[in-house]
Amino acid sequence: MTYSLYYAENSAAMGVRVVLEELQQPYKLIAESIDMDTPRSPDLLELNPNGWIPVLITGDTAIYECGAITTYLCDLHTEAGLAPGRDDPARGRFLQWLFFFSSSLQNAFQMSYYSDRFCDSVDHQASVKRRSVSRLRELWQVVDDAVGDDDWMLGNRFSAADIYLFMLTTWLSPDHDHPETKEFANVQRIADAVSKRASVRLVYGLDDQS
Ligand SMILES: N[C@@H](CCC(=O)N[C@@H](CS)C(=O)NCC(=O)O)C(=O)O
Repeated sequence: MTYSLYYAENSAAMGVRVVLEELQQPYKLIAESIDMDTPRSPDLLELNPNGWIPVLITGDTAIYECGAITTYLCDLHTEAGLAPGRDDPARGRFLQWLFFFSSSLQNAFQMSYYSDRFCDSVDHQASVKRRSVSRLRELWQVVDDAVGDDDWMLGNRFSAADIYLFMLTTWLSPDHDHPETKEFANVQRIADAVSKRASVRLVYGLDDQS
């Protein structure tokens, strides 16, 4: 079966695409915009009324939310070993990080990139943006402390949680006064390791000449 993925560069759909590459599953991309000035396509809004990507289409079903899509795909294609199975003691920690990334870190990024949605007056937008920056610093520190000397989010084993972490680091931007990844040495170490994977190099165009 070929999956379809609503997709834009620099978006959360890139992480799901990396997962599809790692799982060696066929997929096609459906281009979508995440610009503030471009309306979302009616097709996307029908599948996800929030207007967010990624949305994955599998057979007759459409799924949104990065963490859910990632878990769904990893559980379906277990041979790649991207997620601990249901009976694996590491399963809880895997879910913990996926949920934490999507509910906390991603939300802090939303506050930064879409700050108007978090206040009812433009007068407060700068304050929301400032808070998003301090929030990002707090949350990345939590991740960094948790990783400690480990190689990966789950200790000594690579998983889709590391792909998710890598994706989130790519959203840290000096244009938004965000902290730099290198401020969090343990996170940086995992992001560097993930960036060496062929799947990531392909999706993020890391080997492209320009
Ligand atoms: N919680 C959602 C968030 C997805 C999300 O924030 N997607 C962004 C791109 S990274 C988006 O679609 N932004 C467009 C918008 O918010 O209008 C998930 O994990 O899938």
